[in-house]
Amino acid sequence: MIEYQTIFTQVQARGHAHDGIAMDRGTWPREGKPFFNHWLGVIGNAQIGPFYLGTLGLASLVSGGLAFFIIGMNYLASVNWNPIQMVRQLFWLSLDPPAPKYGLSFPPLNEGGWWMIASFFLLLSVMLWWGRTYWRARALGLGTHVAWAFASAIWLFLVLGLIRPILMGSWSEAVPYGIFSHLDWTAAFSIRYGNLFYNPFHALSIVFLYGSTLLFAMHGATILAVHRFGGEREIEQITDRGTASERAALFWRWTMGFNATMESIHRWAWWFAVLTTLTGGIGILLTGTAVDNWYLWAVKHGVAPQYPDYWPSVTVDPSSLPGAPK
Ligand code: 07D
Repeated sequence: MIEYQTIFTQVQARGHAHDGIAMDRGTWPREGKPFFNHWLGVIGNAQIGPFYLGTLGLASLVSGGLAFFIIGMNYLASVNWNPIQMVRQLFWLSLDPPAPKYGLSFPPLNEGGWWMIASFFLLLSVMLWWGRTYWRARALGLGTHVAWAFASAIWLFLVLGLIRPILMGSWSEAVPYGIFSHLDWTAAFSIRYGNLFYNPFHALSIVFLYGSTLLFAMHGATILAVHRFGGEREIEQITDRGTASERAALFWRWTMGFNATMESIHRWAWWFAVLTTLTGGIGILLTGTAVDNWYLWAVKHGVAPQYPDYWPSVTVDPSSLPGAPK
């Protein structure tokens, strides 16, 4: 029995290295001679390559590399060009957006100008990579589902770094490039706008984020559980009776009365992932533009209680207490 509990292992069926289907003329050739790696075969396909670079891929990597390089050089400058200190303090280093006084103008390089340039290249890189996911899918005759799911993530990225700062009239609203600094930005953003937990779109985004993990666990576990019946060979499974697919469906119908189908589970997965960032972007877009304090918004709409009714002491002005600086 135990050999069917396939949580970590997978069978490595290895044929000849395969270059992939023939492609139209006018596209770049696929680069590199394919080879095999046992350890990558443990987590995925053992064949590495060939790789398709393409114009968009190359431009995206160069542009992303430039953004990465500019951020890195600014980190290095901030520790007086000392590489040891850069490694030691890496988590604390940050390239910050311009100060509020610059609004939407272009500031001096060391006061946010480098942040603007890095942001430009980062944006370009992400957009070019999106084009790559779109056109590679088209070239292979696929649907463009990956590109549109990626577009949803890019929507949140654009709201955070471009659309909302423009609506607010200041680049200073955007996110800094640093490990701890972006975490601090996130916490400060929540506090500044009256606790993001009261933003219904943040709540929805969490529903879909957590929902995605739940669906992923259910689907992954189901497919592994019917592995002994060839469950991962989905196509043959869908129409036949008595198959792994039918047993998997029965399992869920028995345990919770309803089952997704081999096809629909992937629609569930796609929508949950997409809606995480789609609703997230809406939530951030509304913050500071339409709603200034999510807690007061929730009180106004009867979602949250007014705390003074329960804990009147909370509203005491600290500056009126004994010992407060006069
Ligand atoms: C960020 C966008 C796409 C990214 C792209 C990447 C590169 C990198 C690098 C060159 C992920 C492009 C970039 C390729 C290049 C170099 C070096 C996708 C992104 C295209 N929250 N919260 C969410 C929870 C709280 C806050 C979402 C949970 C507090 C803010 C999600 C909790 C506070 C924002 C979520 C919690 C707070 C969010 C993100 C619990 C203070 C957002 C979804 C249990 C900490 C974002 C509406 C996602 C959002 C967001 C979850 C708590 C603040 C659902 C579980 C109360 C400011 N939070 N949060 O997929 O959409 O992100 O909000 O406490 O902006 Mg939150």
